[in-house]
Amino acid sequence: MKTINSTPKADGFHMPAEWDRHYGCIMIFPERSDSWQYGGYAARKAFVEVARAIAESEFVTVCASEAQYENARRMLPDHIRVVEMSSNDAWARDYAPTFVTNGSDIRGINWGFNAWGGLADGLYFPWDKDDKMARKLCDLYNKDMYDFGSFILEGGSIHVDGEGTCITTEACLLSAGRNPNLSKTEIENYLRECLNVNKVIWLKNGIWGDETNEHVDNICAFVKPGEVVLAWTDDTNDPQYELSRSCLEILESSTDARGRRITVHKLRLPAPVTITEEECAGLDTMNFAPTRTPGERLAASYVNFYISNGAVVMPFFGDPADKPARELLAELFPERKVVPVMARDILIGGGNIHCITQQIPLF
Ligand code: KQY
Repeated sequence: MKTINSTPKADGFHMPAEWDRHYGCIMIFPERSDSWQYGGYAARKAFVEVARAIAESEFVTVCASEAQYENARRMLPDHIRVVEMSSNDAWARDYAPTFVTNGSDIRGINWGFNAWGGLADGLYFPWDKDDKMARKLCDLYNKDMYDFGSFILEGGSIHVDGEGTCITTEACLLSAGRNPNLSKTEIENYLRECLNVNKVIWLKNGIWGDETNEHVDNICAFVKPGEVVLAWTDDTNDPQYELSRSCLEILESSTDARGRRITVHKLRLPAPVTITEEECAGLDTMNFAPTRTPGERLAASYVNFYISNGAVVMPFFGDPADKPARELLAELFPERKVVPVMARDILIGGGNIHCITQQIPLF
């Protein structure tokens, strides 16, 4: 594995769309007790369900700490690979490599990771083990790596159509804790060079209260070139309403890299999902402070799904909106099976199925 000192764009590599064929998927076994209630027991069960659904059509690797290795090996079926690798938490989307392809080989990108905002507004300290994972994973897969470690970015803050368009949010990429010394144009240039895109659509916000500074992968996702799903509410009293409405306006007045107008499918949110007293009681404190408060609204959204080779693995919340959300995704992905996973125990950690997975394109 070598580190390459140019850019994907210069070398003819680009980030493919998530629906393109995968070699596999990377996940990380959850265990930190201030992220996952009651020591992560329920979260591990939900992660295993996600891993099993994905492994039906691609090769899944789960990274587990020394402490959790044996447990992971016991809970996961044999056809899922478990490797011992240290991390600070379990967000593969954000700190596993972003892979780029030239059609015959793939390379990884290492972005800088500072726990969603470092000392400004990051979510935990330290984050050094997470930050080292992209390099370790490029080694594991024997893939060369572009090192953009001085540029802070998480995989959940970008979505691409594989045809030259990237969507992101200003709330996240322009946040004070990430790259405060770079202008919006300079940040966009990183996206253009690293993902090899020539159009960046900047949404203003994401999901209300999303602690990642509003990652795009919780609010809007491409479902095919020229088409996206957007998390939506018709409730004008919901603080989410204005955020989604602004996204809709931007998307409907944008064209993509190929000049297509964008079709927006509204993916209606569940009723607000709030954390209970009992769930909060199962979360350890961080620096003597609770990490969540009873009644706090969690950033629940059906947009946070993963597209595997054979399925769309989507979150369910036990809400009446589960069914229409599933039906819409089934209509948009007719050649894939839609597999719902009850995701409350993942959501409590601050993200969902897309956030805990990272695809590896076919090579
Ligand atoms: O990508 C994500 N949604 C991760 C959120 C991490 C939150 C840490 N509690």
